[in-house]
Amino acid sequence: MEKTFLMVKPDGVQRQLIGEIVARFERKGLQLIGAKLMTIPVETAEQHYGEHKGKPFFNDLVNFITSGPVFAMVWQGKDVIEISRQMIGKTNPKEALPGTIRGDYGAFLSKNVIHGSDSLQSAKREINLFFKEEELVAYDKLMNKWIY
Ligand code: RTP
Ligand code: MG
Repeated sequence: MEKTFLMVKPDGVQRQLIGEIVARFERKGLQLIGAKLMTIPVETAEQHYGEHKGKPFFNDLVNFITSGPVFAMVWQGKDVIEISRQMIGKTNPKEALPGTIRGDYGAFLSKNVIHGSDSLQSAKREINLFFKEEELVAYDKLMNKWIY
């Protein structure tokens, strides 16, 4: 089953949006298989956003993502990467459509509430960066009959 890494960013945690965000993915029928509230070490943040190293916003991005607790999650389901990116909406909350998480709650480009892996490759990399194998759970196969 496809897996993705989703993370409520420090602005989302401080604005008490964790429950609302988790509920959206649950209602969609996706499965939560791992989660933790954590403060990201700077080195982990630099690795996580490695693709943006050297860009003008890189330092601000790392400072922001390590500025307070995040809620890191692994979700699974058919096409979960594409579906969750659709539900998250465009990077800039100004352009994200209403009905998407960033469209409904996002304030600024730099504080856009949630992160979601953008490909199979980045999902694998990010899950391994944030979670140990034993922190992820398996559901009874029977349950897969009524989830997405
Ligand atoms: P994310 O990785 O956080 O889920 O966001 P994303 O895929 O939608 O966007 P990405 O291009 O990966 O950018 C990562 C984060 O960097 C900030 N950003 N700032 N100042 C700028 O031009 C700029 N561009 C991107 C955003 O906060 C974005 O979420
Ligand atoms: Mg990204």
